[in-house]
Amino acid sequence: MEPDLMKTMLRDMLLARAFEERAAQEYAQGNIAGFLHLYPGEEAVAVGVLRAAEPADYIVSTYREHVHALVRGIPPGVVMAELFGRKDGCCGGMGGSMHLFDRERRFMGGYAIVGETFPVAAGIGYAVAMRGLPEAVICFFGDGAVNQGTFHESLNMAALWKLPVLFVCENNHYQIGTEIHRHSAVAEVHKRACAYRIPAKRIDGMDVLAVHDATIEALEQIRVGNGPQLLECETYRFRGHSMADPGSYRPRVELQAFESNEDPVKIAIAETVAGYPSEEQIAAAGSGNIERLSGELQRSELLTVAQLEAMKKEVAEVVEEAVRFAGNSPEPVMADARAALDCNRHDEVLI
Ligand SMILES: Cc1ncc(C[n+]2csc(CCOP(=O)(O)OP(=O)(O)O)c2C)c(N)n1
Ligand SMILES: [Mg+2]
Repeated sequence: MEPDLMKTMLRDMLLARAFEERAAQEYAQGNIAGFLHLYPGEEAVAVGVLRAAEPADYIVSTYREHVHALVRGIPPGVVMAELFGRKDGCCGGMGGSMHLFDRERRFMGGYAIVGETFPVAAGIGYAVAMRGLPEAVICFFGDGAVNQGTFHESLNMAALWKLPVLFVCENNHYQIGTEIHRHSAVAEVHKRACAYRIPAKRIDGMDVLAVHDATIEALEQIRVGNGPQLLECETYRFRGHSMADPGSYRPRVELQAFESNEDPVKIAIAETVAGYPSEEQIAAAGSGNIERLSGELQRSELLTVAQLEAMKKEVAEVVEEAVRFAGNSPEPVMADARAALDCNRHDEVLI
């Protein structure tokens, strides 16, 4: 993989982590109201998938969508302003955390209803297929959404009509507080796709490079007309389901294990800082001696420790500026709400 792309993805993940941690603080201070579902732990999925997508592709996401919006290019200040419910947010402050939308970037929404994304994505896919364009629709969903009727109905239609939809399951193993083995008769989400003859893969959703590669392959299949594909990305959220959830139903040891061994940001840093060692280098370092190896490689490889620190500082400043921008943005007024109600009175075609 291109070193520049690896660095871009590392920065995306660092920005995502800093943005979400800051959103949690702003929520605690009362600057963000309503529900707030955060993404720390899951960054490699949004980043790996969306950095493999083209600008012409459409994105449909869930209520846990801030990072998808950021990676898609909605400016951090505009996303934060939407979380704050302010006029400069991407929906004029009237959507809030769960309803980010940006038509220009083909970011076709966050959706609060579990399973709502499937028919929306299939519908957009149908519009694309009718025009015979090489565009794809990327549909994110959680493991908890696969028991909704919409999942089965939409996969069936997508397969039948060979719709250009990439279904991406963010399997964080929990539907709020219910662990996947207790909410799904078939806990391996990718296996469900075979009921509709949709090619599907389970991948390590903590490894941004693996997610990126799998997405490139799946999108290639879609673009040559082979119809829908499904990726199950195994991941983990470090926080509770939302800011209202302390997450105490999960064994502490489980959370600690994921945070220390599987943190996608740490993995991406290690991959980028260390680069890919050659077989000779691995042999010289001895098996399992990754720390020593990365230490040796830091001086000369893709990214120095100083550059990494500079990157962290830069994203912290971006987040600080986003909060300032959101805080300075005015509250919407009733006239804005009325204008928003009128927004599609003329049967405008959105896609
Ligand atoms: C149709 C519907 N039922 C219930 C809810 C309440 N609810 C909100 S999030 C959620 C859990 C969904 O879990 P999952 O799909 O795994 O996504 P995650 O939150 O883990 O990202 C539920 C049940 C809802 N929003 N919509
Ligand atoms: Mg889940």
